[in-house]
Amino acid sequence: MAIKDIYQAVLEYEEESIAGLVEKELASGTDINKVLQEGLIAAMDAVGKSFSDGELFVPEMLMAAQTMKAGLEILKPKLGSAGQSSAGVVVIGTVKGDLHDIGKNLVGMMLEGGGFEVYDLGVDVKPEAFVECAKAKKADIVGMSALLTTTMPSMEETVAALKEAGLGQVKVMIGGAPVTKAFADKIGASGYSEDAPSAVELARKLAKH
Ligand code: B1M
Repeated sequence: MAIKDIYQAVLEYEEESIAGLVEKELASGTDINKVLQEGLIAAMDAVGKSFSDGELFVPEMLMAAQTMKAGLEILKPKLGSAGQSSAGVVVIGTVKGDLHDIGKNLVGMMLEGGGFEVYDLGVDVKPEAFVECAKAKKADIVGMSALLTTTMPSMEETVAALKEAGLGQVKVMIGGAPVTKAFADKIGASGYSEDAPSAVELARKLAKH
């Protein structure tokens, strides 16, 4: 039994066995942060790299993300009690009128794996709902996903609604197949990323500033 078994379980999509492996590792006295960083997060970083290199595709990335999430469920309550601080608070959702959630879910899971506290508002999220949750959870970042060209304007409306509500300091990151960096710049978003691994990198950068 070693951390490398947890790392390997994520790479091999062993969603059924990962919780038991994490529990055993913690019971053997291994530091919780070590399990998180060297087991789960390192494995997801490796998966993200393989995806960027074209060696893995979306289905595999989803299976790995789900496996990691199952392991993370065991760590979550203990992370809080061990006094670990999160990388930041992210409120995420698919924008108003849009029901596509596979990419958004993947980004949310990867952000959780990257140490962020993530509040997922689901799909068809109105600007007011983003604003309300960002305020209530003291969000560092609001993340929006859109897959339809017809729903992209809702991203701009949400940026404006956040400013109107006095939340102009909250960073906004956006993504989804039709979304581009030029569009992000045009609507005054803080950043755009084209896939889930780069969304984690972007969130880390945004949370620092
Ligand atoms: Co729809 N659909 N769909 N669809 N659908 C598209 C988007 C479309 C391009 C298909 C096509 O025509 N070729 C087209 C949009 C055309 C356009 O606007 N230009 C389309 C259409 C037209 C529609 C309907 C209108 C069809 C109809 O009813 N006539 C309808 C709209 C419903 C609605 O939303 N109101 C509709 C419905 C559906 C289903 C429900 C059947 C289903 C969604 C199921 C679900 O999500 N639970 C669906 C699907 C599956 C697709 C395609 C085939 C696949 C989308 C997907 O999940 N990709 C899609 C065609 C395509 O994209 N190839 C299509 C995999 C996913 C992992 O990638 O979401 O891009 P993606 O996420 C990536 C990145 O974009 C990025 O990271 C992710 C992971 O790497 N990313 C972010 C995403 N969000 C991010 C947020 C970030 C950062 C990065 O920061 C916060």
